[in-house]
Amino acid sequence: MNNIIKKFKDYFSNVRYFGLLTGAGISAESGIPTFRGAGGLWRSYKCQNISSPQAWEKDPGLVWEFYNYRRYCMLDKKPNVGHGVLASVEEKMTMENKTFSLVTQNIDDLHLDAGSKNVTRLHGSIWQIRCCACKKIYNNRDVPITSAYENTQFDKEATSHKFKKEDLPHCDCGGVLRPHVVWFGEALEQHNVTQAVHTAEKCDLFMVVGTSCLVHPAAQFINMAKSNGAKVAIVNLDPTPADGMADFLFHGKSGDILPQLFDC
Ligand code: BJW
Ligand code: ZN
Repeated sequence: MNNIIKKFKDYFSNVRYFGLLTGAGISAESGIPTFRGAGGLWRSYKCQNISSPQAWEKDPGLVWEFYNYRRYCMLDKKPNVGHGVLASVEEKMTMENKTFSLVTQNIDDLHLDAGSKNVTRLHGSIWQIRCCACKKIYNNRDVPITSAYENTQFDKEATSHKFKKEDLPHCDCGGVLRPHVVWFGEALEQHNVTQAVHTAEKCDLFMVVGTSCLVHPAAQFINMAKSNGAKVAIVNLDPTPADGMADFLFHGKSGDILPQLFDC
């Protein structure tokens, strides 16, 4: 391990454009459950079956119940050591006129809370909601999302409450509001994809932290960076399908490994 850390540090000392892709694993040590693996299910739903336009079409009240629960889980969560290290690295690199570009799949905003600035939120933010009719985006931290959700059990195993249309949050225009996040089968916002592609094409080191590398297009940015000549570093608790691409591979918790890689 010490040898590979030294090799990483030697390489990093000459990096001028540092690109990163993060996922749920970096927030696990803040107490936010990951999607896949232990504790990843909400009731009996896999995330594909509830984070989808089909689920919304069928039962928007249930989908809001899920996001209301997620908002409750995330409301008091704070950035952990891993988020903090990346924010410090960005500050240092910026002072040295180097580039730091962080692309995250997370919707919890903890990178921003930690002080990271150049952050692309590929899958949106849990703290934004969008009108299905006029597309207006609102910043919103209400938990519960409407008074109708006041008496729902936040407990993961609680039985579902059937919500009516009037129970859902509504826009000034009368349209129904939904979470401003990207569900399966939905297109990512083009400006976010453009920034992620730019990062993957221009960086000389692409670091992947806390993601199972199963969801696309996010996982494709790793191949893109590699084929554009960047070295790839992976920091993840479990093996991932992208491990074969890694020039520097670290299996463990991001909160343990990142401080060792960056001495901060
Ligand atoms: C630790 C740790 C610690 C734990 N330290 N590590 C190509 C091939 C195959 C399929 C597709 C493809 N292209 C598109 C698709 C379809 C689909 C897809 O990817 N499907 C796959 C599942 C097969 N993709 C899409 O549908 C995307 N849209 C799209 O492609 O649109 C095309 C289009 C174009 C034009 C018009 C219309 C459509 C959209 C994907 C959106 C994903 N959305 C979600 C929900 C967001 C909102 C919400 O949070 O509710 O995003 S799903 C969920 O997965 C969430 C996450 O961001 C995402 C990734 O999860 P992540 O972060 O990797 O978490 P986990 O739990 O999987 O892994 C955590 C890891 O951390 C684990 O490995 C642990 O070991 C590790 N860990 N503790 C370090 N302490
Ligand atoms: Zn509206």
